[in-house]
Amino acid sequence: MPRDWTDVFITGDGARVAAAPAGEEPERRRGFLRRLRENLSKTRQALGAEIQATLFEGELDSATWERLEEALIMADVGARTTAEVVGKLEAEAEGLEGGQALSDRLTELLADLARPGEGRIDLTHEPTVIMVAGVNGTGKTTTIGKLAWHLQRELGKSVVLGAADTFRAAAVEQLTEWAARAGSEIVTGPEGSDPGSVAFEAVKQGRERGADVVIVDTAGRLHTQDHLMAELTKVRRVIGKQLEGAPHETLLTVDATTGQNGLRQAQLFSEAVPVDGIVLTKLDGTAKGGIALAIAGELGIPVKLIGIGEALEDLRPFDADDFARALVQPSD
Ligand SMILES: Nc1nc2c(ncn2[C@@H]2O[C@H](COP(=O)(O)OP(=O)(O)OP(=O)(O)O)[C@@H](O)[C@H]2O)c(=O)[nH]1
Ligand SMILES: [Mg+2]
Repeated sequence: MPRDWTDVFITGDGARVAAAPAGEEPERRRGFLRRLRENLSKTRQALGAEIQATLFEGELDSATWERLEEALIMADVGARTTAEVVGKLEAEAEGLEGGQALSDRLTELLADLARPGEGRIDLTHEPTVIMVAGVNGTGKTTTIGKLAWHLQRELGKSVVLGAADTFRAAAVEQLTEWAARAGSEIVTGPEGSDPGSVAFEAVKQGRERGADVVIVDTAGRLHTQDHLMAELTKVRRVIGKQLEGAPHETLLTVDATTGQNGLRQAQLFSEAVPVDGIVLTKLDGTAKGGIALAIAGELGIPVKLIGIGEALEDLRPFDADDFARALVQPSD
């Protein structure tokens, strides 16, 4: 099942604005997949060699499965997910002929585990309010810039950004730069001002201007900082006062390079505030890309978007099938 921007967002209008003509789609898609594989190259190199050695060469015996388990755990697929997947593969192995069939089935098993709940983002509200939260430096502001750009470019949506990270003046400047790059409007407040009031104003302006989407940036925080978690709850409440039912989507950014620690953070964070989806960032910089599968499989929160670089275009919808294939398949 191909997953593209129009698959991850429920737009209501069925429109595919500014998309390439139908004939060019396969080409475009191949380009995305190539880029995904390139950006996951660190994980692929580590995992690929082991998969080659275990599934394609030599006898299948208990050492094979142990080695495969080790390789998946090294790639941060997670102990539970790994045990489940390798157990199933081992049980089915007799009926599977050759390394390719085994690695195809491994890909399928990994992808199936990584698809919990609603993986899409509903953009049919007027406007849809998306709040982005997460630990310091995990990529909130960067993700917002990329997301605004994609929403406009791929889906023709108008976007207003709310700079509710009022902690540092630099945070507002950084989001302002992204707004300029993405071509979005932005609502800011002075440094040190109440983040709730900036978020409130952004949603208000979004409504007045008839924007399709308002994306609210927030300051980085740890789930252990009770007063900051309470602040986040307050920001949510204030947004809801301006527009009932908002924020419609709360995205949590998780830095993939922090591996199992990131998974733990995401778990505790999501216990403190409701999280609808994960944006897994910096997948380009880690040999532990399997964390995407572990997060989805073990937290039960869908990974909706992935960050695979620092440029505007380096945000992609998460597709469990593509992702598992990009990790496991030697090349195609
Ligand atoms: N390689 C890579 N770098 C990324 C990605 N996403 C974000 N970054 C980088 O990570 C750093 C932190 O990103 P920010 O967007 O500022 O993170 P933040 O969560 O807003 O940080 P605070 O507001 O300080 O909590 C920046 O240098 C980004 O360029 C990604 O997908 N890949
Ligand atoms: Mg930030």
